[in-house]
Amino acid sequence: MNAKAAKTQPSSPLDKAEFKAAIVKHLHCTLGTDENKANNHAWWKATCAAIQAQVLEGLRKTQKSHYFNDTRAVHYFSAEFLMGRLLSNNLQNLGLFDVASGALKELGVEITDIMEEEPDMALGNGGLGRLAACFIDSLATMELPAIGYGIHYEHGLFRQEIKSGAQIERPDSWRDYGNPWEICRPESIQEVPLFGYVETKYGESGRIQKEWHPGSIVKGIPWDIPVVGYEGKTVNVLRLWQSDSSDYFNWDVFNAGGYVDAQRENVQAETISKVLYPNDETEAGKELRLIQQYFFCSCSLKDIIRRYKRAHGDDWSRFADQVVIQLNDTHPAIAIPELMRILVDRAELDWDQAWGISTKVFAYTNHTLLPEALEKWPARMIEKILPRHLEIIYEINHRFMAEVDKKWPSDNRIKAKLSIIEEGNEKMVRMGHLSVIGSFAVNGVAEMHSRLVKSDLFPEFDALWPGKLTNVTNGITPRRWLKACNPELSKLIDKKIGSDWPKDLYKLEALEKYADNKAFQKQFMQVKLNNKQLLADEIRESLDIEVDVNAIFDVQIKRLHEYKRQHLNLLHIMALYRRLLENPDYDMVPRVFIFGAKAAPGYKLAKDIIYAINKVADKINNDPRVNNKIKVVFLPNYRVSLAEKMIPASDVSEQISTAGKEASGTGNMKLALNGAITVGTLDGANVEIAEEVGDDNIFIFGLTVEEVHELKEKGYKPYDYYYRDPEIKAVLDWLETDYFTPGKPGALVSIKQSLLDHGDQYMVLADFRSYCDAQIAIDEAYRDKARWAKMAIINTAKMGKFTSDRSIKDYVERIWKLSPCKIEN
Ligand code: CJB
Repeated sequence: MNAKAAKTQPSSPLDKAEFKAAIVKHLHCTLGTDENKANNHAWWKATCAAIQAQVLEGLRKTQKSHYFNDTRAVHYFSAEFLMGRLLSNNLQNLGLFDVASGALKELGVEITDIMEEEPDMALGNGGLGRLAACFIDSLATMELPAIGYGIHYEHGLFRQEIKSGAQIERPDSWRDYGNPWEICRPESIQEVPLFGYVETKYGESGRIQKEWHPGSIVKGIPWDIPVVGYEGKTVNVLRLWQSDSSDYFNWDVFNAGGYVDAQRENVQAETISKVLYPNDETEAGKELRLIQQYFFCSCSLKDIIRRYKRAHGDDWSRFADQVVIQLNDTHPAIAIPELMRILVDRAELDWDQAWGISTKVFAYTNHTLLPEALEKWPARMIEKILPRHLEIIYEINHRFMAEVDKKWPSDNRIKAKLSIIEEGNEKMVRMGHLSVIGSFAVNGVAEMHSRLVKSDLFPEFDALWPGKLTNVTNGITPRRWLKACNPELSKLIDKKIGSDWPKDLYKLEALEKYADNKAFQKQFMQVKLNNKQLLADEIRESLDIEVDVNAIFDVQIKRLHEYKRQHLNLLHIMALYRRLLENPDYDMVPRVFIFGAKAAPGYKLAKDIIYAINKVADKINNDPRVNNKIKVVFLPNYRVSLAEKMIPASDVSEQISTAGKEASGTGNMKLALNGAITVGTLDGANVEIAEEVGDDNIFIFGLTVEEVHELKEKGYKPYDYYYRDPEIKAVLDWLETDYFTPGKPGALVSIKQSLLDHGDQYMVLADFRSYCDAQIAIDEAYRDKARWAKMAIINTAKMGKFTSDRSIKDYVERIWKLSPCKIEN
């Protein structure tokens, strides 16, 4: 092939001139505009189209290689994928960022401006959804055959506006002007049955056969989003299902006299994938939510089986060798009875054979111990929507109870405790139990969390099947969470230790030897300062608040939840404010407290806490007596793209959940990787972060899990803290006045009530004093510039363990047993 021909190969990396030509071509031919007329949105779309051409070539080669090598693959089932923006990430992973930015510059366009045009793909609530996004990035980077399966929500997580301090939810319309990354695949549409009834038949051999006559059928349309691995070799897909009405008319139900039922039960097919449920860590129990779960699991399983059959026909004996399915929490647990239904009713395998396959295919990740997040569905609801699945669940449970009886003969208490069915006023199906019973591996997401899963949540399951319950500590992709979001720090690191750290994060340890080096400290902290300046500009633009970049930027970014204790942070801010009012010379390093958080729309107290933060912020920010020593900033509409701006600019990372409540946390890892120092409890992955960075480089405070348990046992009395600690009393009483809400006394009282009258479930008051002490230690540490710089460098240097590549390696070696597949040209 001559040089010219080689250049025209779309898969060879483009140079600047070619990139420029490609952008202009798409401006003309795809968007029908030109260089003079194009606005930033058009430039963004044309740039994406130019990249997508390369990406699709990689995708084609990947799929071909996977097919010809007949690879075993992992299928990551998740109701949420919080992808954020893809332009900068795809460019970084393809190694084309500088080329693209140079090409655009020559066309008179700033890449950073057009990046702002991209709406976030906010198809998730928080940590669980973002983890799925980091995992698929790692899977592609590590050249592992993998596919993400989820829901193509028309509206992702709501857009948050703040009006007079309160959260207002607005619909998110991420696809209103089209999404340049996704491809519709009508050739792979699936049909999903719902409702109806089950007919029992007797076959010739006397075999009982079940036939489900659905009351309605909906269509699942797949949209593929290419997932580009770092260095661009493997391009996997994220396949998201959109629902639509089916052309199918249900003669079965009609003929069986079920016409009226069929009409009544006909869900509006399009509504299934309309919206993401905005509840994080709470189980909503809504019929539509169960339908969403079944809808994407059923489409995905059929898609997997279609692909398997293409290679293996009706021979099921190799299915479990080729297919592993990871259940991201219990949201996709209904896939277990669905696979059983397909194997038993459709493929006509006998039960034991089917169960043997099924329990080699599924593995389940638990992400929380919070009781309100453990999914349970009324048996009646499952019976109505998925009548055959309820029968299968009963059968699984019946056989499981026999196994329990062998281990604990005639122990009805244990049976009731372990049963998939919770008896009571209303029979409930426990999806966690179904997941543990139907999977070959169950993992928690941090050492401490996995220990508690074994000891507190599923101790009997651990006794019954030793070794099944295990740990895989979470991780984050350093491509997005350092290389792409913090280009200045990345370049500094490249210069110092070389540029192979994004694929081998332990390489960052080489920075440790420069932690005391004055010149490097200066460079490292200069980058931080520059990032703080960028965030300060953003804060000015969005809120008209001036913040001093020499102040400590103290950041708490995560969903708003009582267990995450944003109100502990707030009470400390109020205490500082009070100290300043009492003593104008109160000595403290100026601090900017920055929050980002969405509250579930129905979670009243969480919304009250947002309101309180904003009201306290108004007062403090405008009180001249504070002398700019404290600023409080609540940045609205916290999302992935905002996190990418906040994290590089943070000095302090607030990870202050009640010990035992945060399964892992992943924001803690992102912030530490970017040189922020953690103030945190011994909870979730904070414990492992502390182990990595060492006690001198983290501020740990508060009760341990054991102490939390002891105090609960003993009888926790929040009023004791209120009466004993005058500062606690003063700030709580302050909430009752109209000081922060002029003319509206009592507007913030619900927070005080939750902490006193409602028992302070998350022990905010018990940890308050120790938190204040940790904050004083932070203040002292920051005054010593060299000490702080050293701590920050060590935090970055010691984050090797928390790359999602390491998490994926753990899954691969211990659970999935996958091998990488080289992509042939
Ligand atoms: N998590 O984001 C969610 N949603 C849930 O419904 C349950 C848990 C979070 O998952 C993250 C990823 O594993 C964890 O880091 C985090 O601690 C947990 O709250």
